Amino acid sequence: MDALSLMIDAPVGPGRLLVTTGDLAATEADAVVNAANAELRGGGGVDGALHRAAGPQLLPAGRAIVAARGPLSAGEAVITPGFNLRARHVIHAVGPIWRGGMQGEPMVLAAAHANSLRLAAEHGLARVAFPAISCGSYGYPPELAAPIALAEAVRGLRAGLVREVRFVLHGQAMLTVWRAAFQRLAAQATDAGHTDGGQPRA
Ligand code: AR6
Repeated sequence: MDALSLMIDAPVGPGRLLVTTGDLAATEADAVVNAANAELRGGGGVDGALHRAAGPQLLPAGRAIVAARGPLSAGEAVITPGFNLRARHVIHAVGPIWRGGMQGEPMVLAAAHANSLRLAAEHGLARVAFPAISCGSYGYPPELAAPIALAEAVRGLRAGLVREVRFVLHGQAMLTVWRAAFQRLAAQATDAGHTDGGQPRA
């Protein structure tokens, strides 16, 4: 299957969940979520791509936040403008570093997503785009991250925190993993008695 036919576009609660491949740094949204580090000092991966596209103002904006409140704990999120990005804002979320899965990683990954969505809601931002937080240098296995990320997106959409959550993933392999997790979530929702055309109604 090609990437287009693997794409997900589903109604969830009053909102919409999308999963696509693409470049988060070129994504139009009210906010894009950065897979950041605790010091907001920039880095590689999606963080590097967002900083390059946003321009040189993004780094000092993050540094000012860290100077004022100290480094972020894993699972926390803060917001800056998007500067030259097509997204109006960047929500910087720190995912967990994978250490085998018994160090609270699932809870921290869920918190990174939930706190990002809460922050978006507090700022009245309706359309939020996420990367696969922690699935690059932080080493989180995508098969284990996808169900957590999707469950938090579904929860936020159903709660009406935001109107649209989009996952913008690097590569078709990642999209295939997210799609399988989405289908399992939809099947669980159907088993639980929710019938919304098979879409997650968790
Ligand atoms: N658009 C969408 N996804 C991307 C892009 C892009 N432009 N570039 C990379 N990815 P990572 P982490 C994917 O390493 O694991 C940074 O140095 C990538 O293929 O960006 O949370 C930070 O400063 C992977 O699937 O984030 C931190 O120190 C996913 O985005 C640390 O890495 C996340 O990979 C955070 O590590």
